[in-house]
Amino acid sequence: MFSPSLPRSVAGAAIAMAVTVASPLTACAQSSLPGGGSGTGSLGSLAPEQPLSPGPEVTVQEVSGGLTIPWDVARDPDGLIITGERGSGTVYAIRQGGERTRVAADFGELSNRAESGLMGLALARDFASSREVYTCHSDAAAGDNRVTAWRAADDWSVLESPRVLVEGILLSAQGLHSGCRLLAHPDGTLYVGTGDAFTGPAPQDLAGLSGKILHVTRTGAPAGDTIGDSPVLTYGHRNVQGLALRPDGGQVVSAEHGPSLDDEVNLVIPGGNYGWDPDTRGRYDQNVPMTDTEAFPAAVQASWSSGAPTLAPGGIAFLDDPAWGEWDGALAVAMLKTSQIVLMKLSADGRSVTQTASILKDAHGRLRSITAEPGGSLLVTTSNGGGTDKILRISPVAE
Ligand SMILES: [Ca+2]
Repeated sequence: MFSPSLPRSVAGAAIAMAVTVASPLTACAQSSLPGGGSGTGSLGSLAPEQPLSPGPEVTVQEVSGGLTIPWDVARDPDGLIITGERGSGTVYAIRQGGERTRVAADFGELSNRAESGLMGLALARDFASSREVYTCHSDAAAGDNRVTAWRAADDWSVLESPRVLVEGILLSAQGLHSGCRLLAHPDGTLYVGTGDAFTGPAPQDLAGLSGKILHVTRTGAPAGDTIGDSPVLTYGHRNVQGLALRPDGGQVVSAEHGPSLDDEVNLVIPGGNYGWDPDTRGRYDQNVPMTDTEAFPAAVQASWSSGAPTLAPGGIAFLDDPAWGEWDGALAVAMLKTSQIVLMKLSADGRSVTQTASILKDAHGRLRSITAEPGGSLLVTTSNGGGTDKILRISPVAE
């Protein structure tokens, strides 16, 4: 387990220091094409007055309904679908055919104010043999956000044998900007996207875990490419809501919310500073650039920036099936405020976006999470609240 207050690991420090010397990179590529943008939002705005081109034709199947803010969704190797409600902390297993059963999980006292509660949920890539499940939730007793590994019972009746992997991710009193997206990598490590918890110094504070992307092993120890002896992989983030692994290339990509402008999609580069610093003389000041290249000349430029206004990205996933036609391999970004999935073609180096399009625009309200399934379909959760939310399966209509 990693806790910010734990003694430092000498072995971990030696490995990570060697990497840190070589790793901070400066992005220079910026898309000037539609959908691209600068760190200041002056280019490529995707304002509603300029609606995106419609994307490929899709079919929509309702997998499950009657939910309230299902924050994340995963699929096990047998095709069973797992989700968790943010506010109640209830975990569900949904079988083929739609039968939904409750999965018992003891989160203790869940904090569920505003943007906190049960959030990220992921299955280990070796789930078929390990039965390992990861969650990120807000713990009221400890007053933090934390990542836990569990073992799922063979019949999905219970998550048992919890192990806390990471604790001490800041939880604001109002529950704002909690992150907390998980990506289970095929190499067995876990990426964790966190929020700044509305705390000014957090994103640039390398001693803390908030406003960061963390990278840990399945024991919670820092993975080999992090900064110093901490689990911090990248810093200077506002509120990371999406993480995805690009097929074939191995690039990890993230998405985060801007304040009133400049949502970002970023290529994750170990050691990178992503340029968010809302600390103004001890006050949380959101009137600063999402990527402040004046204060941080080496800051990593966004691969895509919304400009103004924001679209509010949630989860992200890559399309990975020839049935998507020219959009096969594109990044799909679930949008909350603007109620759509935005497809983005990334350049080969992941540093820019060359084309965008929209699917499901205004069809199902706010969209929270997006997870790719074998066979090319996407599992998407809505985020409208009040027991009206659904899990949808979005499939391409083959050309
Ligand atoms: Ca940034």
